[in-house]
Amino acid sequence: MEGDASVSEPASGSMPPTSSWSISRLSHLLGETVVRNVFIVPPSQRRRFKFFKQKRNDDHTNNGKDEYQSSSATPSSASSSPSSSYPVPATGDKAGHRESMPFNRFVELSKSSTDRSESNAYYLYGEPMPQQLQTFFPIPHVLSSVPSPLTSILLWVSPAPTISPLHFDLNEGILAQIDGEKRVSMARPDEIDNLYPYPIQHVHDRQSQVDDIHDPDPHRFPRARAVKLWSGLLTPGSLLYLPYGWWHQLESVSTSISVSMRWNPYDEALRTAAITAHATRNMPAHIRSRILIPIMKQHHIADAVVKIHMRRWEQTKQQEEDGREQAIAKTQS
Ligand SMILES: O=C(O)CCC(=O)C(=O)O
Repeated sequence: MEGDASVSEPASGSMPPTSSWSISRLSHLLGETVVRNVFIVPPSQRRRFKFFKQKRNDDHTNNGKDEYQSSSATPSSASSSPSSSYPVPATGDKAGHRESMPFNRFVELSKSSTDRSESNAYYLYGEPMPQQLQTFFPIPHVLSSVPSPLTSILLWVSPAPTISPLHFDLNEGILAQIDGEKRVSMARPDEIDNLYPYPIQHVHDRQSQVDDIHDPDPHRFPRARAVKLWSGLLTPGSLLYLPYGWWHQLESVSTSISVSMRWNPYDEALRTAAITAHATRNMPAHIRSRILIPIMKQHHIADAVVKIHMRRWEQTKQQEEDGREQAIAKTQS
């Protein structure tokens, strides 16, 4: 990775190449198996697969009660939940949608749209690792030292050019590049104000509004130009460590197969803190932080992660207050 060598958190490594994992090999193994996470974006999105929330409470951002509900949600209940409780993307453009289809159908469709034509673009976007592939995927040795169990192993298959635009996740992860190449760009969690994230209740929560981080619009996003980016190319066999809260963007430069492995060392501790965050939601921010920060420190939650959640809890509270004020104004008018 290029960048400031003194900051060591994001790291890349390598794994034995899983050389047999080409698209045709996956087609052979998966064939008519239905995959649930084919993301489809219209030409207006310029092959940018901006993730959109499909259900409420899929991370540690709301109150404690909701988080207990989210943690018990099964993958199938998650996929069937409606997205209507979130506002639609601010542009009015439909960001895309998700469909289930046989793997072979996905391959056929994605092959038909590999140029920058007017057609839709397709990405198998974080599909829980299909059972047929599990025995063939060697969990990289480095993951044996991870302090908590893996929460997901996800498969990503994308034709070039496709982009997962700049966003951050509320977990730790390792992305293994299996076939093809991806260009990665990363930024530190504390660049958040320079990256203009969507509001927390928005379908694109945790994503940057900056369209092109390599050439940000100076009028709409004046602070984005100063963001320090780490950039690199993932080739087959690369492992990329994605620390909690770090911004990352991935661009497939050739047809790509990747696998992400995620874990959340703070899961329990954050759930406890979220309950307190909910209980203290009517307190002024400075008093709330005096209560919440020690709780999180006591559980050895990393400073960057504490900051992310304090910010999100305050934002949730602000948005609830704004919503209440708007409702009152409406009844009075
Ligand atoms: O590879 C991609 O397109 C996105 C992967 C990603 O964002 C992740 O693993 O967290």
